Amino acid sequence: MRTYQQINEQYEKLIATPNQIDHSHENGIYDRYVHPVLTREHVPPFWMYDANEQDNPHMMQRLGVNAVFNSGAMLLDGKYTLVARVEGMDRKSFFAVAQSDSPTEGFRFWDYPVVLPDTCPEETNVYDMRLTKHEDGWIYGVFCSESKDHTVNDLSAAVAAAGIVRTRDLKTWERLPNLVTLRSPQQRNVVLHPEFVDGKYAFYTRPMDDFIETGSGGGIGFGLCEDITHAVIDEEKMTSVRRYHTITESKNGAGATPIRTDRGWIHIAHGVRNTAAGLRYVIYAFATALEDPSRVIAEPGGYLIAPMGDERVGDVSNVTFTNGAIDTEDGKVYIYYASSDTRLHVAATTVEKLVDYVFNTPPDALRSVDCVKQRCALIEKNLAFLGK
Ligand code: M1P
Repeated sequence: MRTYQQINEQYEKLIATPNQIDHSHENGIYDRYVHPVLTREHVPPFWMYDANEQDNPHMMQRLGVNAVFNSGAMLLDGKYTLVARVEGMDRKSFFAVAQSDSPTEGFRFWDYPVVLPDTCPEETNVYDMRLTKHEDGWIYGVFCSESKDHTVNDLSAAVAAAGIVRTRDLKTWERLPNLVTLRSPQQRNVVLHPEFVDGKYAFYTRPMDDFIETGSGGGIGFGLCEDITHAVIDEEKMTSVRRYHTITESKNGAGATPIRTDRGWIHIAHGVRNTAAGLRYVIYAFATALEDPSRVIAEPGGYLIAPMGDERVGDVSNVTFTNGAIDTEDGKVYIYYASSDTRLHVAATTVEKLVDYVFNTPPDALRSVDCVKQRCALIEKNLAFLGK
């Protein structure tokens, strides 16, 4: 049996473990890292064990944690700050803040998880918070608020809505009413744009007919609302759309809060396709116009990040998913992405590289014959350049 002290020593050793770039997977676009930045092993032992040996003679976990994954991200007081989804062994998720002086290692959770105001009695589960430092001065968190669907005779039926909270310090949170979308029955993967658009709050939405299936939902939507304290969106304009035989065929959804660049807003989102082995989630990127963040101006074909190696396996295998990235004043970008709904990783790049990637990667040609033409054009250019 391990003593509480031994358990704690192992935890401290993990937090102090340095991370390194994984050079075996270089692609010129971003660097993956050898170790995940957050796992369930990063959860403080005092969240799980009763440390008093009198009360816990076998030093059992009393409240275990199953997984730490999809995380909102921002710089707060100069620290790399994550608001992670922590899932207990009871399947309920909650939010917890972890911080580090480094973007790629050393993340430590605050002593307590986030305690949200309990204003929504029907809400069963909360997850996947996107953080937006809005120009109105608040930090907003938009997350999935899940409740049981009592309108159908199905124990598993659920309803997803976008919950909204705001804070100045990630410590004291004000809960606002959930987002209402007049034309979409359900919403998940909703992100608040950091700037006013036409003097209004702007949300990226993900219209869905159902809890899992997006159904008639055509892709990532965009809608405006006057009042964030009673946020109602009528029309949802489509931005990045789902397309047959692409990485977004089954569904897609906004991820990190968009990053402003000279060339446009860079969006890092997820796309889902179906396979014989189930759904496959990958991360992709696109750009929208600075003057109209709903208008897509560049969308590379294919994915930016897909599950690789150990990332492929977890509670929901074959998934990479992001809901947070941090861009720094010196142009670096850290994309925090989770693999297979189990742990959180980082991919490091720069604004310059992301812009190059988004604007210079060919779009999906949509048909094999045209994809071959794209590749032949690259080969021809290279053979001429290489003098072959
Ligand atoms: O299990 C994979 C992901 O599934 C959902 O994403 P989407 O709404 O696009 O299907 C989310 O619940 C997400 O948390 C999860 O990682």
